[in-house]
Amino acid sequence: MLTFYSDDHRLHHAQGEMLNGELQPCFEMPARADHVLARVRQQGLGEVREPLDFGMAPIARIHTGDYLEFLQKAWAGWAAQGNTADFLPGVFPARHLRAKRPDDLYGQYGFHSFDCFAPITAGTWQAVYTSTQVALSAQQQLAQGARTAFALCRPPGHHASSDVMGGYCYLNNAAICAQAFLDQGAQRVAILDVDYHHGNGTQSIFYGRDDVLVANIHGSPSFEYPHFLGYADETGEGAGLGCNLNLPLAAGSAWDVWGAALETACQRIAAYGAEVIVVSLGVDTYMNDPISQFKLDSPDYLRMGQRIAALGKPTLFVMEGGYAVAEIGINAVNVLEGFQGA
Ligand code: FKS
Ligand code: ZN
Repeated sequence: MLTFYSDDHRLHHAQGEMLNGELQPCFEMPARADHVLARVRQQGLGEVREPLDFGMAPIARIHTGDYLEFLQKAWAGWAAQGNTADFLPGVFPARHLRAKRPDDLYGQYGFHSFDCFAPITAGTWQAVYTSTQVALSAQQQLAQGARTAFALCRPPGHHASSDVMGGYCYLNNAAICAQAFLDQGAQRVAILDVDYHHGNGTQSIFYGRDDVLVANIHGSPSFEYPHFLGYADETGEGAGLGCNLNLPLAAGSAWDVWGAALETACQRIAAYGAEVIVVSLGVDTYMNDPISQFKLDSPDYLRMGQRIAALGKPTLFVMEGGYAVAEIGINAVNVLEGFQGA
């Protein structure tokens, strides 16, 4: 299978994130992509290609104009105010406030964020833009008839909704690719989100629609980030009723429980009649992940890929999370090898 990758991801390397009351190195770091790329090469998965440039049009199918303008201009505006450190938001239009977009740059950042985990640095926009072009390049392979392709994206995307960033995510790569498939003639697309964290952005983008089935397996929001979306009773609304499947699991879940949830998700995807599947591929379900509480072991990722392959549909893999940096390559590529070998 082809892998798409660009060194541009390195342009996004923020100074730190808050954990346990202290500023710590960012878990979402450039070395993550390096380890996955090294493993792709070591295993001889296939050719690694640079992305093409599909421009802003496919991105604007998912994200609003105001949001995209903010993302592109934020660093320049922040730097013009004399700042050199990372730009972070601090005030959000939470309950009891008015969600009206202000003119002020700092206010706009809060308006377009749900947390403080999506910092903006000098290189963030270029890295984020290229991450999406990597995803779209892999998407094009499937559109041209390939059975599968791997988008080695960084930064990730599944927490980003149409106009709100957070959780290391700015542009929703999986959603943009799903929309691209539809715009190229597909009728029914499934997004299978196997990242440890609920893909709140992806859910919200497609919540009222019946042309994309979104299935999520994740740590229950009752104990896990992103805390405010991802319960089982969120099944879609309006035309999208029944087209959102959340499978929240307890802390400590291992393959017996996780694999059963995958079976449920796969059966729903098959019943829906998806023509193509976009996998939001996070491997932070791993037992040694530093910020997660599931217990999958490396061989389980081979099983994951095998089960997804058994759906028998063209499948696009889009990289999301995974923070056990030394093992992220083994685990991510195990999914791809499991898929290919099946
Ligand atoms: C909780 C701190 C919050 C943020 C976790 C973000 C997870 C991101 C991800 C993605 F795929 F998007 F990268 N930590 N104590 O893994 O879902
Ligand atoms: Zn995650």
